[in-house]
This record gives sequence, structure tokens and C-alpha cells, in this order.
Amino acid sequence: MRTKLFSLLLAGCLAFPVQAQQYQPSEENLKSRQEFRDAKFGIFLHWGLYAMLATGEWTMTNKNLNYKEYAKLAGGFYPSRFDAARWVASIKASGAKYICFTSRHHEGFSMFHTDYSDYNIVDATPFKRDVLKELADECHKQGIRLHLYYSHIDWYREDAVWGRTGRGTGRPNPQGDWDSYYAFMNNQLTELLTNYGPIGAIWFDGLWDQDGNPDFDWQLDGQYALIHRLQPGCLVANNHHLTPFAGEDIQIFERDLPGENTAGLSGQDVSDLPLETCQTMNGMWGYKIDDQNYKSAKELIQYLVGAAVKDGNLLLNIGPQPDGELPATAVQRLAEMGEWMKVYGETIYGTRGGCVAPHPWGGTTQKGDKLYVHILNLQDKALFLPLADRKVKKASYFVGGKPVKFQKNREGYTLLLDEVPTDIDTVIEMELD
Ligand code: FHN
Repeated sequence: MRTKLFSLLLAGCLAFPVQAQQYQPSEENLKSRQEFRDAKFGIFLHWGLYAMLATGEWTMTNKNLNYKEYAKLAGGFYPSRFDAARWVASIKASGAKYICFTSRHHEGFSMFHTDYSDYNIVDATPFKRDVLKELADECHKQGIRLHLYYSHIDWYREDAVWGRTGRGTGRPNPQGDWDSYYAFMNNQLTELLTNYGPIGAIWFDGLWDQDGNPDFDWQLDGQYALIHRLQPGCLVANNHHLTPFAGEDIQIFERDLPGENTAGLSGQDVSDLPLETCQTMNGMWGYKIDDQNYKSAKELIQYLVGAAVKDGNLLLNIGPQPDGELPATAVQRLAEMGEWMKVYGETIYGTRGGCVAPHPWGGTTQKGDKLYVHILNLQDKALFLPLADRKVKKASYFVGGKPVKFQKNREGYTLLLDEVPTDIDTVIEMELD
């Protein structure tokens, strides 16, 4: 009864969706965008029933697992070592300023207590704990923002319209029932934005599933308006691999820094919205037992710096284990990144991409009249910076403060370093006029 009444009310709210063209971000939203830009570093957590299969989050569709059989995994899901306080502490130790958690991935299982489906962590598992609630409470307690991933795809629900994935999971009706599924999603989004305190962003994923059906109407305007109405400061992000639509507050890139496209998902133009690149710490989003191919601390730090000099954030993924622990190697990488951030955080947090564009040697971040030159890969002691129209007052090593000599010519300035840089990131702080 409650569900029906709520759906009707919601349908009423959505009957007059804010048109995309009319989207004017609120003051609160603009403030959140600035805070998001300043944060620079977040941790992505892909956790669901798929963790038990330990072959990544796409196993259900990759192996054409029957949806009713797959659902039986829930009866055995008991992540006995889950401890939200430890997760949050390990993540905070990395210097990350927000966590993005998969509230419901494509498999369709809700990792939170929802009134709109029994297929959720409280009602369908012996664990019976709302892990999202525990995580949200802990995030609020330890002072780190929480973002929520929400899949537009559902390989379990019979009312979810088929796309190019999840076709072999045995659901009977390819057409689904869009009205029912749309109401379900919006009801769940309402729960997520009502029951878990302030949410920094809703991070949609899956629109690309209908790329063979370009006229498909996801009715995003109504969904985005709902989010902004419930929490005006909540940012809307959509990993559709396209240039942003009106109503979105962040532009996402997957496995590539803004402006690059090595993974084939990022041909879209870079907008002037806050930017975020999501990347895996090993090779997979969900837990994969035989993927121990973790990127080194150096690679991860350089990737984070690479995002910052391109004026973007890094959302770095970890796939928690089926027992509820974060993989030990991931925790170690978090600690290593945190050690680096303790020293260099000032050159990352609160900065914007600097006035010298990224180069193969690295790039720059900037805060007011301070320009931080991040040298990641230079086989030389001299570094030319095309700063023709700026006056450099001072240059020094960020660590230790030793002055760096420089020469000026018509095209810019050349820094004369003491030695060829070998650090993960040799940072030169410059004071501009
Ligand atoms: O299909 C998902 C995938 O499982 C993962 O969640 C990534 C994260 O960006 N997004 C989708 C692929 O684009």
C-alpha cells in the first residue's frame, strides 16, 4: 500500500519535469560543485553479490546466468568481516575526500534496505544489515562525503527493458514495463536521498546499454529534477560516455583522463563542468580473485596528479571481498597514497589545472598566484615553461624550499634544476605576479 501511494505521489511530482534546457543549478549545487572540484580524490567501491563469484561485476551477463538461480546467491551472502568504520578509516588514510558506493549495480541487487524490492541486503540475505546505512553513518561520523552509484540497467527485474547486455539471464519479456521500472528507480532514489543523510552525488551508469536504440527515452529530466529537489546540493553524474546533458553537474570519464581516449570510452568533448575520471586499482571493478595486478603506488599517484593537472578528480576503484574486507593490497596502496598526500596535498587539493597545459613531462596545478609544476617524467635538468605573458617572482622545490634558478626568454621561462628528477613527482612551486 505504502509503495503504491508513494509511486502515485512520485508520478505526480514527475508529471511536470523540469525541462533540460531550463536547468539552473541552485546556489547549493554550485557550492557542491566547488567542493567537489577542490576534493580531487575519491574512492569507488563496487560491491554486490557478484563479489561471491569473484570474477568481476559482469559475471551474470557474461555467463548468461539465469536470474532466478543468480538470486540464490543472496541466501549465502554473509560478509562477516564487514566493518564500515575500518573501510572509512582506510579510505580516509589515502587522502581521499569522498567515497562512491554501488547502491545497486547491473545485477539488480540492492545493497541497501529498500521498500520497493525484497531483493536487497537486509531482506534477502542472512546478514540482514543495511551496509549502506552503516557506511553512510560512518562517512558522516568520520567526515568524508558519500556518493552513490546507481545503475540504469537491471539484469534481474522483469520490468527492466532489455538493452544490449543481460539478454541471456532468462527474464521473459524483452519489452519490460518502462513505467513500472522508472517508478521503481525513482522510488529507490527517493529512499537513497531521504534515509542516508547528505549525499554528495548520484552516479548513474548504463545509459549506453540502449545505444542500439537511440530513440530510447530514459526520462532523465524527471529523474534529475527529483534528485535536485530532494537534495539541491547533490550532484548528478552520468557515465554515459557522451558530452554532458542538461541537468548534470559533473562530467565523467572512464579509464581515461579528460581529453584522452586509450580505452575507447572517451571520445566526447571535455565540458566546463567539474571533471572526474574513474579508474581501477587492479584491472576490474568488482572483486576478481585472480586479478592481483595492482597498479603500483607510483602509477596511482602519478595518475592522480595526471587528473589534477587536467583539472579533474580521480575516482579510484576497489572491489571489496565477499567476506566484507577490502583487499589487503588495496589497503596498502591507500596508505601509500596517503603518505604522499600528507606531503604534497597542498599542491593537489583545492587547485585547478594550471596555466601551463599538461605535457608528456607532467603538468601544472594552480591556486591563486601559486603555480605548482609537477614533474613526473623528465630526462633533463632543464624544463621550459611557456609562460611568456606571466612574471615569475620566485621558484623553489616544494619539498625543502630550496630555490630553483630560472632563465627568461621571449617565449617563457626555463627552470634549471639541480639534477634530473627521479621522484614520483618533483614539485616546483612558482610564485607568479
Ligand atoms: O558496466 C559498468 C562497469 O561494471 C563499471 O561499473 C564501470 C565503472 O565506470 N561502468 C560501466 C561500464 O562503463
